[in-house]
Amino acid sequence: MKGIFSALLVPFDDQGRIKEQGLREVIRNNIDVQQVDGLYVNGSSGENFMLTTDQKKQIFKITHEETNGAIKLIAQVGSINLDEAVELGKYATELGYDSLSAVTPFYYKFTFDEIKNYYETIIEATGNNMIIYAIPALTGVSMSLEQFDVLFQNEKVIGVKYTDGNFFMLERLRKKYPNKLIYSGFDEMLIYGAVSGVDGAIGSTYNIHGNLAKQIFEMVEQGEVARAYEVQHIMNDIIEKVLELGLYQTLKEILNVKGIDAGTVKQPMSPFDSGKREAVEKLVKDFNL
Ligand code: NAY
Repeated sequence: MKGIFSALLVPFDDQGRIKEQGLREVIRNNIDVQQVDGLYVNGSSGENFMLTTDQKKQIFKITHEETNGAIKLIAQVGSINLDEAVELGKYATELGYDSLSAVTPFYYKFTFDEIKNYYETIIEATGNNMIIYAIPALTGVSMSLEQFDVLFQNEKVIGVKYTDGNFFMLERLRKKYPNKLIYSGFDEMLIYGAVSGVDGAIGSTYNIHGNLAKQIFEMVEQGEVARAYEVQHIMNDIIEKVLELGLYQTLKEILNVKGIDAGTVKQPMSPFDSGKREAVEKLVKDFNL
């Protein structure tokens, strides 16, 4: 369960339907070209929170089928509809997903006891392992070290996808929990996670340059931090441009330029502005994506 995981992008048509063949192409690119170690399925990058339960299941199924055991799979099943989270958790577990993950419940100001109960309910109903998905910038849920401590007492909670820039907290978690899996969540900060000793990283941009992320990770492991930093500079030149042009739209457009049918994003996100196509073509060419 270690290494670089792409937070899987999902191609949609302009009616918001999943493009099955395109999804298979995106998955194959991740396995064959980016050579990532695994996929994080139905995360933020999969536009999960805009999908129906059936669409989420369809994505779990197609991904499981296409990967066919070649790489590890984590199913993000979190939802503020706990019944849906349990249903999806059972579905992904039956398919054979290596672990579940669930975003901290958001929107309402849930108490920590409610958050703890949410995780325990999914774990008990599915029997599968759980990776906490902490992304305070999007959920508004910022857990303290003491709260992570409480969640980590459950041995089925095998780790955390830590999408935050608080490296003090990350260092404390690493020291206290050498045996839990910690995944770094911000691609532009990968090197800082790597030197902090994370077990892996999960990110949207690895769909287009997972190979660079793997280099950073391996260089840091070999103590070649200065070289890793050079690669992070390159990765961040790409990410900076992607963020400027629109995150998921541009990641998809990069794949589209390369001949992989990544479709478009789901409404209410607005589609890629075709006036920016040339900028994307230049990015693909300049960075040999
Ligand atoms: C997810 O579930 O798809 C993720 O959270 C992956 C982490 C990404 N966060 C978001 C909100 O997309 O890869 C990051 C992020 O896109 C990247 O660092 C660019 O900021």
